[in-house]
Formats: sequence, structure tokens, C-alpha cells
Amino acid sequence: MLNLILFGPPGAGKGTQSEKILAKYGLKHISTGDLLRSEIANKTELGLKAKGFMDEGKLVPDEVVIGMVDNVIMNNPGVYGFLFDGFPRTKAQAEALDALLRQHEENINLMLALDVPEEELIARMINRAKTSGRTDDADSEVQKRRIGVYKNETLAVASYYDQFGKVTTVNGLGSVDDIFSALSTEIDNHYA
Ligand code: B4P
Repeated sequence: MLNLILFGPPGAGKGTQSEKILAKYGLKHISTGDLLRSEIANKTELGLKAKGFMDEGKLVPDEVVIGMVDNVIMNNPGVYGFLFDGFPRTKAQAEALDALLRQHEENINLMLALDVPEEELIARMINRAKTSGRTDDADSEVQKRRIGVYKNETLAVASYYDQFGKVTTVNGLGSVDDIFSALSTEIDNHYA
């Protein structure tokens, strides 16, 4: 199996690049952001619980997110591999993911980290808010909080995988196609 993590701050382009990686490498997509937004749209109990955290730019509690990911892994036996997008976002989530994969005698092969300066992240979120209808994009205080949460809670995930030599950083500035080309090169270099 090929199990990849696409990592980066909010608005770095994880969702954008995921679509292209999935099409090229035939992986199963697990985007915790998309899963949570679908729960909210369907007005499930989990969605109602998650909405408050997301609207404020905070992380949804680990146990909620880990449970969702566990379900998708369990319900997709025999896939070629998974692309984890926006997950893990805390060290506890990273440890839980490793434990889940271990149950299937699998592990994370590579973390691709998108590097994008803060001013560009804010500009992209402002732009996305015009069409996405996402309340977490529209408010500048919420945007700042999301970037703060990334620095305080999520960056530790990169250090966690770095200790196993599994992290590679890619410049997330430039055209979508150029960034995808750089990501593909990294994947192919590791797993050709
Ligand atoms: P996510 O859905 O993961 O979204 P994101 O980090 O905001 O965006 P992403 O990096 O995917 O950016 P995109 O491609 O859209 O998280 C949303 C919220 O869900 C979190 O704040 C949290 O509350 C909750 N959540 C999710 N996962 C969780 C977890 N594991 N634990 C706890 N809580 C969790 O790109 C952004 C914009 O930039 C787009 O408009 C795009 O068109 C544009 N763009 C992309 N690439 C570009 C490029 N190269 N140049 C110019 N613009 C570009």
C-alpha cells in the first residue's frame, strides 16, 4: 500500500492538490475537513457538535475525528492506499493513526508538507470565502486563530513524522500544476 499524508497550514492547498494526487495515484481520499462538512450538511449529531469548533477556527476534538477516520479505513479494505488530507492535526491524532494502520499491518510511507507564507494563506482564505460559503474563511479573527492553532498544535505532527525520516517539504507557492509536479516528483522519488 501507499499511504500518504498531505500536510500544511489552513489554506495551503491540501484539498486542491489532493484531487490531482488521487487521480494520478488511485488512492482513497480521507479529508477530515470534507467529512466534517458533510456531517454538518446532513445535520447529524456529530456535525452539530463539530460546527461550533469549526466556526470558531478551533480543532474538533481528537476522539471525534479519529473515530471518523477509523470508520473510513475499516470500510475500505483492499484499497491501494490512502491519502490523508488535513489529518492528523495533533500529535495524539498522529499516534492514533499509526495505531490504526498497525492493526492492518500498514504504516505511513510519506508526509508531504506544503510550505506557504502566512500573508498568502490569508489572501487565499479571503478569496475562497467569496465562493465557498465557509464561515471559517470569512472572518479575519477566525483566520488568525486557525493559523495560531496550526502553529501551536499541528506543527508538532511534522516533528512527530520527522523523527522517522518521513517528511518532505514542497514549496506551496506558484501554479497549481507546478506544485503538483513537485509533489509527484517527491512521491515518485520515494516510491517509483
Ligand atoms: P480543512 O477542510 O482541512 O481545510 P483547510 O486547511 O482550510 O484548507 P486546504 O489546505 O485544504 O486548502 P484548499 O486546497 O481549499 O479544515 C477545515 C476545518 O475543519 C479546520 O479549521 C478544523 O476546524 C476542522 N478539522 C479538519 N480536520 C481536522 C482534524 N484532523 N482535527 C480537528 N479538526 C479538524 O486551498 C485554499 C484556497 O487556496 C482555495 O480557494 C484554493 O482555490 C486556493 N489555492 C490552492 N492552491 C493555490 C495556488 N497554488 N495558488 C493560489 N491559490 C491556491
